[in-house]
Amino acid sequence: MEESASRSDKKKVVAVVGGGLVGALNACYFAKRGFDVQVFETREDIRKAKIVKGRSINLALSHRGRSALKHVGMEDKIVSKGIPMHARMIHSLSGKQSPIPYGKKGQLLLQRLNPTEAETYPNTTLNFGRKLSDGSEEEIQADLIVGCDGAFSAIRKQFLRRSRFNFSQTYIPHGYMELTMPPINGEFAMKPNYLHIWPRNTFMMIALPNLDKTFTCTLFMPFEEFEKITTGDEVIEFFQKYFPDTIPLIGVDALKRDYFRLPGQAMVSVKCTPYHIGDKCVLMGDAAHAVVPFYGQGMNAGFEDCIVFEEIMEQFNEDFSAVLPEYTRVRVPDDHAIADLAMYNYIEMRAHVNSRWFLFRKHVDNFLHAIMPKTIIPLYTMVTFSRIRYHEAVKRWHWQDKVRCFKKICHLLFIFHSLAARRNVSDFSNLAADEPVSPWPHAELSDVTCAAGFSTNGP
Ligand code: EGU
Repeated sequence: MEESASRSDKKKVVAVVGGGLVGALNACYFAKRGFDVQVFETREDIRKAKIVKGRSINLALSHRGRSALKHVGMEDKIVSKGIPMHARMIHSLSGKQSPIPYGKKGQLLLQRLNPTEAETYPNTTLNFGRKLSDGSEEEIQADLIVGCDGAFSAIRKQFLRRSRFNFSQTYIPHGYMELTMPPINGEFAMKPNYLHIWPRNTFMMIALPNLDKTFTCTLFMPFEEFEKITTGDEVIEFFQKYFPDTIPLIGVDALKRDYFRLPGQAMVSVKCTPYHIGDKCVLMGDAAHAVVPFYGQGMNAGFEDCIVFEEIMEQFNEDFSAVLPEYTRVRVPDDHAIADLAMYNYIEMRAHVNSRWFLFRKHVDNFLHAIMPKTIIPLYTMVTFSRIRYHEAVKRWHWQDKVRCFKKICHLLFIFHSLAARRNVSDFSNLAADEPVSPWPHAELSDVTCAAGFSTNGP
């Protein structure tokens, strides 16, 4: 388009590096503000590609992600392409299924978000198949570079060469493998509106529905266990031992074949600070904070980065020299908190979560929240169904932990039992609803009806 014209208007150029989820959303945010947006993506345009390489992975879109999409008017469009999840379905070893609801709002999945939307803004250009290798081969002129290029960010590499840049990355000992569960007679093989979970301590499997009526099952286990299984028969033996109810649903032949298609995939957690260089460059999404997938928050945290940046842009009148340091100041503690929480949940699940324990803990939290909706808000509720800052959610959780020691739980369970014996439970919940409004402004507590979020003594 009239590039030279827009340059001479002194319209500021924002280069978004990475055309993934966060890059695409960021392009919309900057375009909406009227910047000249250039998106750079090394892969080819997935809309034109015959074969799309890479995997379409399971993603859970929850409150934070939805808020960020809503701000650029994309919420409905994306939500309509997802499948709502209202509950978890816990599969025990014997094949028994127990649902545990999430709450009124439910959850949403989606498979893939592509950058088409960004191109509907006239001031946005998408550049596919172009690599910006360490600045040498191709030079771009931009007023701001936004690094949204994932966990192995090339933009972040530039930060690493600078003094006083803190960085850490941790690979966990588990890998993951995706297996497809086909439809049966054209229908979903299991109930679709659930996050299906098979908690087996060190081994865990989850399954999420896709629009084509398949399920994607994700098996998590230590790399050395993956390597121990070398033949088709060993695969079946392993599934017979831990996930017997899934064998007929995935199919013996498919299981024997698909298990060996790809090796276990690695999972990495990345933290760094600061997120910016001067008034020139900023990191967002996985480039700033890759998290392990055990809280279902990776995409949501990345999308929330965009809306937090937007809020600060508004506050500081688009003055990058003020916006960028403020963004680092505000966002780092929250991103580090969700990275820690995701890692904590990984350790927790691995250490002692089987299906009975999972059910028990969720029910205890459900119960405590039901009787003290103001005082005890399950951690997962704060994380998933509110925009309470992640680091504040952690603080509150530690505080709640002090309140809810074992004695207190027993005491309350006892009171509840005696009360429940005398009056019906709906009377009791009406009492709770009359209590004053929550002191935490971002929490939509009235929308939260269920509970979970483990609360032991911390990692
Ligand atoms: C998607 C893909 C259940 C892992 C954490 C819950 C998702 C996940 C949970 C993926 C779990 C684990 C929560 C949600 C969600 C639960 C949550 C979506 C995990 C604590 C490719 N997690 N997802 N917690 O509460 O808050 O149901 O891996 F099994 S959605 Cl690991 Cl809410």
